Amino acid sequence: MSKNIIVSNRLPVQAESKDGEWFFTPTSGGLATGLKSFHSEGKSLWVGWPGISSDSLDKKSKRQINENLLDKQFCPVFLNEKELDDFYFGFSNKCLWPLFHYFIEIHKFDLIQWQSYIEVNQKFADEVLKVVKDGDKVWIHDYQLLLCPQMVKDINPNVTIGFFLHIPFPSFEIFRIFAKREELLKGMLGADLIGFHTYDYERHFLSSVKRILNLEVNFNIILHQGREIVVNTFPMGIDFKKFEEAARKNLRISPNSSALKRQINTHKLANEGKLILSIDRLDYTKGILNRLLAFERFLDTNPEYHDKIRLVMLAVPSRSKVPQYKILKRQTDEVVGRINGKFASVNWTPVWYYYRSMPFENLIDLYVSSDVAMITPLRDGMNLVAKEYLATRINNDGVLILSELAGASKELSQAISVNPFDIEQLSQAIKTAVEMPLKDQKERNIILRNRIKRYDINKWSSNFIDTLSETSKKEFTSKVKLVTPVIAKKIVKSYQESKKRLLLLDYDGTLIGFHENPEKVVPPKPLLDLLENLSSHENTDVVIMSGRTYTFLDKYFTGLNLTLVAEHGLYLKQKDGDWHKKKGLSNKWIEHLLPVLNTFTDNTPGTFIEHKTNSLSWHYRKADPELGTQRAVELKTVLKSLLPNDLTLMDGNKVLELIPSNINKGTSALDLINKKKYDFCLAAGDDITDESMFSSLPPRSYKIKVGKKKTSAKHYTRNIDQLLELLKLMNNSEIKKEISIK
Ligand code: GDG
Repeated sequence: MSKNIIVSNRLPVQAESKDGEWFFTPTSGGLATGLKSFHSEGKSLWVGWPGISSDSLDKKSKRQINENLLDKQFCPVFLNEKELDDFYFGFSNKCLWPLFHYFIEIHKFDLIQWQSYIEVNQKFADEVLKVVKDGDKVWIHDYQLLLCPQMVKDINPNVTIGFFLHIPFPSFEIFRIFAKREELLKGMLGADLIGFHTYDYERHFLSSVKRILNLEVNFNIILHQGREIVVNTFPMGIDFKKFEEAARKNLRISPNSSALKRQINTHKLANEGKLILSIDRLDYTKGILNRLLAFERFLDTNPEYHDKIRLVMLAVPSRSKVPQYKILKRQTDEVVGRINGKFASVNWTPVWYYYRSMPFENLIDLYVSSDVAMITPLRDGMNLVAKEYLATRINNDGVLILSELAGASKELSQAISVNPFDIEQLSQAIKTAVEMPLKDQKERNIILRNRIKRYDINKWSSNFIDTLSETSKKEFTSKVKLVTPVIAKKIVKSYQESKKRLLLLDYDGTLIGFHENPEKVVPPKPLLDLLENLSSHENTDVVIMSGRTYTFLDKYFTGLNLTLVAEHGLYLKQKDGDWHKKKGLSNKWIEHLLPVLNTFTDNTPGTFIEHKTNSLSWHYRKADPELGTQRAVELKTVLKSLLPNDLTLMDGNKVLELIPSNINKGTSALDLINKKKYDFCLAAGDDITDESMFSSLPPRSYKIKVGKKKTSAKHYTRNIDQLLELLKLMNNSEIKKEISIK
């Protein structure tokens, strides 16, 4: 039976030893809380760091930890002190975390830490590769492991990989300043499904993929290395039932059941006081200082609330080795001290500040007793605390003040929405919240609670895993089949056994990759040798079917014993003949349509027109990808209304081409096929202009698309290299045959 493998930086438990025995205590934090229930339900293995430096562990301890954890289906990745410093505290939390949360002035890139990030990601990938079996699904999490998907895919391309980012993906203008931006994106693209909390993050990611990697993106699907990578939004939910039940139980038991509850109730009963709750890890992204300043402003401007209101602030210690967190701790202590010093009376301390983590039961005490929850991060991927607070409001009372910069705000639109940078607005929101009529509170909370009840953690994880399964199924059921080693063998065998063979090969995107300036790229020697060798096989015709000019083809391919087709079929040169141009073509249309193309070129920076003998091409690969695509759609509409019958508009890879209708690779291929009785035909091409070639081939031919795209071909290779491998196999098979005959 297949299993799911969860991979995250930390396991949801912390290993600790006492008197020679190992204990494993649960950790808090969004990812751990969220995935714990998914892990405990299904058949899954969880790969991650067990929370202790391996420097302090001898062989025996490691073995004991391993055994203990394996019982719980956890699989530890051991990290030493240096790795933790460089990979975790360093690169992940001094570089990626601030950058992805828009704190560019804090973010620091360090080459040594980057090296460590690569090595540790490889460590995780190796651990996954040890335990993964065919049919398993691997679900990799978060910003610490952005390179891991590609590292797993590189070694085992048959594994289905999902990746989920728990923090925001920043806009392109922020992401572009990151030194290793290509590497990070390519690392993520090893996954088959990439998930984000909100559509904004998805949009930002796709924009970076288009602009930085120049990849083709159709809606939410990225074409990369012959794979279709799906990108989608999965807003993470919480274990609603668990929080609701805990709240129900909490309200049933005595108000004095815990010291914390006793304290809270004394305040509430004595003053008919209101309680405002603030819970976060102590992190500069969470807006803790602004929240305190807003509370101070509220007390300054609303003296009638003195003695009657209290901010209970739970700040959970986090990454305290990173200097920025130490600074924040000091600042928080100072501001809390200042506010309490300024307003406190004998019976009243305005801010109750806890710098520690609390047991789950106490967390529930806080949730159920608070009249208002103030969740105002400066940036937050989602924020689960906001959802947990709502889940505990079983009587539908209570008010949520929520930052519009938390991912959760996209779903929780009935909360009081605030800009966390606007202290005045935050202070106003406190007043609105504490004075909100119960009826209003209930109306809002019924809608909010319904949403988070329906889309809970189970829905979230099953939605992600189901989408991942569909993605992998699509690969198996697709009509266009990947050229696997078995299929390659079959093609080679058929090549060997046939008597008259024809190979029709497109050039750009099929035999050679795309370049900024294609005109300047010389075909590499190994490619020319391979083509020459193939064409030297007995009874074998090798044809280059290109959209390039005949001067280009002439310059590099004459003398290799190849047949050459240039400008999509306008020019033909048989292997032992001269160039011939198709007759009877008028160029009159160029005068009419060129001004239209010129206007679009002027209005779209980066686009240019290529003039060929009988055709015009409008290239937009160097334009801004979004603007280019939009203008291409507009230009297509204009051209279609002006197009004469004998002219065809072809929509190629970032190029629109106007070509006389009787000129296409299909008619040229047909002319060639009809000349001789071929019993083996193979055509390979990568874009729309090659489709007519595929359609004109006899039924038993091999039609191969380079890259997995919409096509009438029967097979595809993931990339150019895979096609070249196949051609090399065909070449070698002939050499072997010659040797065995001799
Ligand atoms: C990251 C993203 C995204 C907190 N204090 C205690 C405690 N917690 C639990 C809460 C909640 C979790 O920790 C915190 O989750 P958040 O979502 O609020 O924040 P991050 O840790 O920053 O999480 C975030 C999340 O990943 C999921 O994708 O939402 O945007 O930054 O569940 O209840 N639990 C206990 N004691 C505490 O003192 N027991």
